[in-house]
Amino acid sequence: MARPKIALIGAGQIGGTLAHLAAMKELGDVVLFDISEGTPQGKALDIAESGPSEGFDARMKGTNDYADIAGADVCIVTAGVPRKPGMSRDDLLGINLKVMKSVGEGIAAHAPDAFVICITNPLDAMVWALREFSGLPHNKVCGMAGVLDSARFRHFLSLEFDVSMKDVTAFVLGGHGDTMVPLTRYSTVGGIPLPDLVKMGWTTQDKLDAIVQRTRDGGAEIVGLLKTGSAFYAPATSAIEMAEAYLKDQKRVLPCAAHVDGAYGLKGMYVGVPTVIGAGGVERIIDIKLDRDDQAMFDKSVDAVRGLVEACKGIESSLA
Ligand code: A3D
Repeated sequence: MARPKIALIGAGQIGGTLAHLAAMKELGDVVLFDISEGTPQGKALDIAESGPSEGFDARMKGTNDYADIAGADVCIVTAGVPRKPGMSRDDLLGINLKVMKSVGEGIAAHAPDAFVICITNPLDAMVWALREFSGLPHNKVCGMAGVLDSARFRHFLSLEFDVSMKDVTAFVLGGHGDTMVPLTRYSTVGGIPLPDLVKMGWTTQDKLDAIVQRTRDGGAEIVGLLKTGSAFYAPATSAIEMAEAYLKDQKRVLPCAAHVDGAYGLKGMYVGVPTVIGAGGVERIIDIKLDRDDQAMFDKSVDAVRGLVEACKGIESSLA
């Protein structure tokens, strides 16, 4: 059986890390695409040359031609511009919307059967735009944010409780970043919900609130430290987890920016929800009942995403 083909659209910080991870995990052959000449070719060659030491079997190709992504099983999109210090994700809207148009058209022409994972910010709006421009089925186009937000939450919780990250689960909903909704009663350590751990004296509500806020600001914290770009190791790892779930039909329960039509009372919009990812792409959306506080936070998050999508629609007409 031929190896799966993984197309990475954007060969910057995240794109390069995705290629390295995909190779190390032998998920398939990798094509790195970018408009910058030499960048994808150089990264592909560099990663290929790590193969003999690491012992992986995966072909790496760098390209500036969309024809090379032909027949890709998975496309992970990071093309665009990342945040600089002081810049919000929304500032990126206009620039990256134009990028999504060319990427969407490239995928539609050459890899229409792929499972597409968008990472470009502002995430919830860009995944909507990518779906519109590509015309692919909604269940085959999703965005990576929830896996990263919950990984950050899990990391901070594991430090607070001094336990393995493997035993910490986290449940997040809503848009990426500032309006993310962490559901503490569904987040656990060894199956024990966080509110119970507060009652048991493992932490305090104030400390838990601070961890939630640090998680929401997780992207900005790294932008502030790096000064020249945004996070790339954890975002790449998160997207690879989603790609692997699809390629191996793992039916993983993962939060992602998925097209929600009916669940959570929403009519056809992309927002972060818990999903099941398997060979059918986003196979299911897990529709849980929210309490009043969580619903209020989720509504706020949904409004923020809607605002961004409306802004995109305003700009989109000028791109035609
Ligand atoms: P960066 O290292 O700048 O890479 C972006 C690449 O896109 C560059 O190599 C560009 O040459 C390339 N590019 C620009 N325009 C096009 C185009 N039209 N077609 C193909 N390639 C193009 O950025 P990065 O890898 O650090 O980040 C990529 C994106 O991910 C940015 O939008 C970030 O804001 C976003 N991001 C999202 C998260 C989430 O959790 C959702 C986290 C971190 C970064």
